[in-house]
Amino acid sequence: MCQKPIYFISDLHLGSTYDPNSRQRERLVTEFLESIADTAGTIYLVGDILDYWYEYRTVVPRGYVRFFGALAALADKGVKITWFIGNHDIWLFDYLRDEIGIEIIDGQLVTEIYGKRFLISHGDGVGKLPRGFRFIRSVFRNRVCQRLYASIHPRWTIPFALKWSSHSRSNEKALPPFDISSDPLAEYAREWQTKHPHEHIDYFVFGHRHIMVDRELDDGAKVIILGDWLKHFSYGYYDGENFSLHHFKSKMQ
Ligand SMILES: [Mn+2]
Repeated sequence: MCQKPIYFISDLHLGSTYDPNSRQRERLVTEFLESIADTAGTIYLVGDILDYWYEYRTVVPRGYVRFFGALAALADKGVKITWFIGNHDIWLFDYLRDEIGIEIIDGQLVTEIYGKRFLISHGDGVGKLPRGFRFIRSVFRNRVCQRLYASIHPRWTIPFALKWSSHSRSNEKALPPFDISSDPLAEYAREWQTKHPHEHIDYFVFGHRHIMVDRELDDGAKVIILGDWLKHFSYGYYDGENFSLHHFKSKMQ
């Protein structure tokens, strides 16, 4: 098989203040990216890659130098990079697109890869959302609110945002374990198949939940949840034949 493998990672939450190992995790992700740079066809970053990010028209936050460097090296080697906005890295605009050549996607993508159909989404906007979350999500994505927020000095907004982020992270932890018969992501997938009988999906790929899931629906389609890089250090791998989840093992330790 001469098709270049496709990689998927999500929920790195780099820069998170609640995790004292954020810098080591950045090193590990960088090592992972370097290890696939010569062979990968595409890498999908399926949301919540950075714990907090807000880019201004002329200024960007500190940090992530090694990570961005590794992405730039990948892009320069011809690897396609697609970054889905999650609920923590909502405010990626055009900086990484213009600087590195990353494609930024807000929402879900339906695409064909080596003859199989994929639906890829971070997963935070999928299924029935609690009212409060839906409201906050719409405020965060509102252009006027974004402009107002950008006009406040980051000296005030960044500490607030980091606190908010660790608070929302502890809420996300409270979700029940995955159940293929009732989980909102599985229900969303089943509903999609019913509504789109001629656009059958083979692989539904999500992030957001910080768990590793590789399960089959009754029609044979797979529901994948990619894990995270806080606990699992996991990635999805697709070679045109099979999709599999793996744990990245560092060679440096
Ligand atoms: Mn998320």
